Amino acid sequence: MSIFSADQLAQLEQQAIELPSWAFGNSGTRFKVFATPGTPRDPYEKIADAAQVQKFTALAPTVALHIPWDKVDSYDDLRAHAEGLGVQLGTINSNTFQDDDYKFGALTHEDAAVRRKAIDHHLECIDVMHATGSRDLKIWLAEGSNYPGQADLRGRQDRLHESLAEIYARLGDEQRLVLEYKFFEPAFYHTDVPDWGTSYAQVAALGDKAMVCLDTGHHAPGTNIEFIVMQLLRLGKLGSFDFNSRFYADDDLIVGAADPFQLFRILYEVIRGGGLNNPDVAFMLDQCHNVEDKVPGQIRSVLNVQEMTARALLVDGAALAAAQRSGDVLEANRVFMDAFYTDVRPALAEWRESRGLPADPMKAFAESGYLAQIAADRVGGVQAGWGA
Ligand code: AOS
Ligand code: ZN
Ligand code: ZN
Repeated sequence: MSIFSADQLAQLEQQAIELPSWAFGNSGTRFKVFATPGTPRDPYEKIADAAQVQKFTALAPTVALHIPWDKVDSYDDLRAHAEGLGVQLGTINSNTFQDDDYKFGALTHEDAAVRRKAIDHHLECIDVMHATGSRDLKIWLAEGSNYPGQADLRGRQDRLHESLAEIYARLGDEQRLVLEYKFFEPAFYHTDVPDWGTSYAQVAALGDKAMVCLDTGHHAPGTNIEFIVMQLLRLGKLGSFDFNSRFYADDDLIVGAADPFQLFRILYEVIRGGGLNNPDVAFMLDQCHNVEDKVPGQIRSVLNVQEMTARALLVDGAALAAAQRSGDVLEANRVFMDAFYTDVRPALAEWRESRGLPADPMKAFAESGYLAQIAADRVGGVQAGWGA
């Protein structure tokens, strides 16, 4: 007898987590990038690796691309390649952070010619989305300043609105713009979209097809992220998650590794807010695997999300509401913690097997020999890095 109800299993079955293509490339810090044998050399190989995650978990049916890192001659061909491997192409991420012209900003730049270039890049991304069948254009902006007085904070907000409005106007009926915020890095004094309030203000001024993207690594230490999740869902403006975990800054480590309890609390608010199987919320990973193997790193990540989702589904809503209403602080906390402390792994393994999936996807993947195979096959060429 499973610890999950039929309704809970139905919700878990719907769970879909989008993988970032860049997670399969080599990455590291500014000190060193450690390469791994078999690392993809092009977007086709990144997608092949992502398809392995889907094959062993059935949790990751889509792959996000980054333009220009994943530029190809034919997106129709790339799409057919993905679909042939059992996955779809997902969110298109724009890039205005690796070009000398963007040193002092892109969509906010003082110079109209630079803004034009950055806007045109986003229009090109929308063209790509038409070919890939993608719904979301995800915009993360690296812009900001390092020193007080360096930049006109207010003028930059106004220019950001104008630039975003032009991009927004080009979206198709079924397409959306999601605007990610980040409190610092690469700029250290101010960031033009530092927090959910700024992202919300900017997307609300655009219209219904513009939403906020919440990257779990983009807040000051101690921030109550689940509160932000609740508020954005309440406002109907949570467009997507970038899941990862962090100890200090934007570490981009495996989601749920640093603080599983925080992930549980976030997913509880997602469920409470009707977001788990809500098509308006895209659940993406945004991670880098600096020292661990990439495909199993992604498998572990989606399993962590599934595990904490399963625990969050076990919160006894009626008991919790009753304790909250009666002001029974300790009972409310007990109900909440009971779900968090439940070991859902055996029940999930059993359920996986009942669906024809491996009980232990990490073990099954290791035994498949895929890593040795790609190391043998992918000889020559240039391995993809974070950013190529
Ligand atoms: C940057 O810090 C943001 O998290 C971006 O979402 C993302 O990491 C980047 O666009 C891809 O590398
Ligand atoms: Zn992100
Ligand atoms: Zn980030």
